[in-house]
Amino acid sequence: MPDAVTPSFLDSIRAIVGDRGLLTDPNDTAPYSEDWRRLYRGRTPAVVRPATTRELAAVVGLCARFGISVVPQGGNTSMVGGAVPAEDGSELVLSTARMNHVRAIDPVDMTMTIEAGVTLKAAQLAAAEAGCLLPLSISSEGTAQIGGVLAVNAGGNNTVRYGNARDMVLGLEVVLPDGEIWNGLRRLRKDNTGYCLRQLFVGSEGTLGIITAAVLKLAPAPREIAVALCGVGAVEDALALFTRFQAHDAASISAFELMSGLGMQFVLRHIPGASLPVETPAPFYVLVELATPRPNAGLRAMLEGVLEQALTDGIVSDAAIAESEAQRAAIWKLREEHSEAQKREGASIKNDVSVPVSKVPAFIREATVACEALMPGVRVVPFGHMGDGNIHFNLEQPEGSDATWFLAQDHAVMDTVNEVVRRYDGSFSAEHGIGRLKPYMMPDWRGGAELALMQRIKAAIDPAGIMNPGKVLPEEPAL
Ligand code: 2HG
Ligand code: ZN
Repeated sequence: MPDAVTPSFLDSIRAIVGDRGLLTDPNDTAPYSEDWRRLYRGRTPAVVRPATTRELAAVVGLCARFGISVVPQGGNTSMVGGAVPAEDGSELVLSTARMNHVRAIDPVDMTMTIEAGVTLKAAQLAAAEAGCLLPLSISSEGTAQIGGVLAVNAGGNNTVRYGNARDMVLGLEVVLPDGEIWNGLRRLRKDNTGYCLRQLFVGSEGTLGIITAAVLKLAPAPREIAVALCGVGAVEDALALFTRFQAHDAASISAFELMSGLGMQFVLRHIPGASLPVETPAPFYVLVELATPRPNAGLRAMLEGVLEQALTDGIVSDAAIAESEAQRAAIWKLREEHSEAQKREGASIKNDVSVPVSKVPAFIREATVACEALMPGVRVVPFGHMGDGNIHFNLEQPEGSDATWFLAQDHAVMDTVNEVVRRYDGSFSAEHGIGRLKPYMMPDWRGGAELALMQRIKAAIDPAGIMNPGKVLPEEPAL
């Protein structure tokens, strides 16, 4: 146990959160000390699980007084090691899991006030019960919690229509690094009052404070939803299909997702119950979802019409339209289980990148050539949110290769992919954030005034550097 985290310090924490709120047994703290992919393993003397914002604030205040660093953690679904404590065992993990109340939903204002520990799935269900839609959907939504989702500004499947998590945030409650509570839980659509502080915390990945509650903007619930899975011969065809839907009724596209033939094979191989609804396997697949709150909009007929024409024109090789809620869920499962299937297949190096939508085909083609040249036998598995230009350009270890050797090549592989991303004015971090994986890329991609400004903001809000150290910003200050 590091010097500062003494038994008496832990007693003071216990006095705030009670026995239920403090885990110190290594068996209990172990799951909080590593990420779900087991790429990052840290150690922590304790996991603190406050039940209220006041408790959480008191814990952070105590940590500030004793100079103890804090790692905020929600559902621990980070793809970039953003919620894992350091190896030296000096950092406390602060879990928001017990702060899981929906405080209010207002279907007239179309807002929901919700605590950090509510899972995204539970938040969606609560919004639906009130006749609204929380239009944020990510593969890990059953586990990911609102606090973490906002802290990383998650994107997900519906960005093409509704934007990213930050576009849904009207207000925030945040515990600051000195333990003070900032109550910014306003639910106004218009509020021009100086710097937009809430957007500073959204995407800060817990390095500036801990989001404890939020007011989210809701959308009208859809009355009609139509989903299809289409086989296509090339990514260019997927883009052509996207532009056809845009030309027909751009406002009805709620998701346009790309998958590769290999990625689909992994899902069919590793995920029980997964089956392909189209007859012929294809080099790539598109999942298109149309949705509308308008009554009698005829979405299904529109979907059928566009797909029939695309089949005639040879853009689509095969297509299956969901006929029931169960079929819709089965098609979505093929897409959402991609990460899990890749994990079961072996080690993978992830590149969560984005390029302009029109450049997705060229990016995938060129990045594939570059990676295969760098590492013969590597298995390229691009998939993701084609409708907003965010591709998960993932690479699976060559068959029969050593996983540790493969993972040790991650910087070379990521740099190779990023060279292509740069050619198309893309981003090296589209929706998963920076975490512990990508701070080394920041000087190269965000160097100069931008990084210096970020470091000045960090120094101003968290001068002692106790909030999620080692994440987002590189170690060496460039002030
Ligand atoms: C998704 O879109 C997630 O399913 C995970 O962002 C992506 O595993 C990945 O790389
Ligand atoms: Zn994604």
